[in-house]
Amino acid sequence: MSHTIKYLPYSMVTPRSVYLSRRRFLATAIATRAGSQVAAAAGLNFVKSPLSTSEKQTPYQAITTYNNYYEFGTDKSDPAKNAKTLRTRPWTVAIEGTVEQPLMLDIDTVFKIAPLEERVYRHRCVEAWSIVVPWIGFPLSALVNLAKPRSNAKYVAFQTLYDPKQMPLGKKAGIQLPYVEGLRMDEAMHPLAFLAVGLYGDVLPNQNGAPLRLVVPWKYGFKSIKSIVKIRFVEKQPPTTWNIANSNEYGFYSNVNPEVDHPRWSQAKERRLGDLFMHPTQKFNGYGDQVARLYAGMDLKKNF
Ligand SMILES: Nc1nc2c(c(=O)[nH]1)N[C@H]1C(S)=C(S)[C@@H](COP(=O)(O)O)O[C@H]1N2
Ligand SMILES: [Mo]
Repeated sequence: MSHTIKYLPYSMVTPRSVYLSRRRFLATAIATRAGSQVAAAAGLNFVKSPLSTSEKQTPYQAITTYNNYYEFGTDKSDPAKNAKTLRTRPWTVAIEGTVEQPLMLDIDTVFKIAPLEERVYRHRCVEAWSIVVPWIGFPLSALVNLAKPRSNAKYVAFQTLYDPKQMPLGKKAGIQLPYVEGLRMDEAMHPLAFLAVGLYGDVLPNQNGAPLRLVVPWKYGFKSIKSIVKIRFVEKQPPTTWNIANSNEYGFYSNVNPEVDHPRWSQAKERRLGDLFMHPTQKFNGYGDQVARLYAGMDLKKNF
């Protein structure tokens, strides 16, 4: 591996038409966000995506204090307390495997791979709770195009940082670490597949997966791997953390599906955080019109 890339010519990663017509908006969300302790000076510039849902957004307070991030503890309130020890600078992301040229990208370079967008997505955890999150980031496809995978690359594998010094509770997580996830290449190239660097107009809080996390809104939340340090293009379906932990309960695909129950609970309904009552789960988390074609001809009960 050569040196870490700290500078990308914008023209190298952005179609000319996009950067010529690009308009940036200051994140006014930061100033208006009730209850936020985040400094207004730290906002990100972004454009609003038409791929957003107009549903009511889950409050910042809930999104940042009710988390799954087992490296920092297994209770929902643990990551907000414990992820303070995560150092997100300096941070590099290795891009490797079957690519034309392996890359080591500095995180500040990653932030410039494509214009930042706000995408308000539904997020559905396999545990049957859900939230609506205004993420800031860019399409995963932009990073794939930059990486130039070879034609034999069929899957993309992702890996979270695992540093026991920063994540002392990792030993008690009960899952194999580092946390790993994966997507089929066509899933990774789908316009909805997203790499988030922020939420509510500002950089990601550590507990939500700073400085870079995947967001795959039509799949159960555990596919949305946090604090990514490695992205590897591979020929074979890569191992994934929850499938390693229990292959009967967690498949590679893990598309949100009310018709396929978890062996220990129903997936027919879900509870939106803050709501009293449950409501019906939507197939592909409501993104079926866009993504169902990816699974045409597949038995979703077998490929759960
Ligand atoms: N590295 C890592 N990534 C992870 C997890 C984790 O424990 N470790 N939990 C997953 C699960 S189960 C969910 S529901 C989401 C939660 O993201 P949030 O805390 O930002 O809502 O992160 C996913 N990514
Ligand atoms: Mo989850």
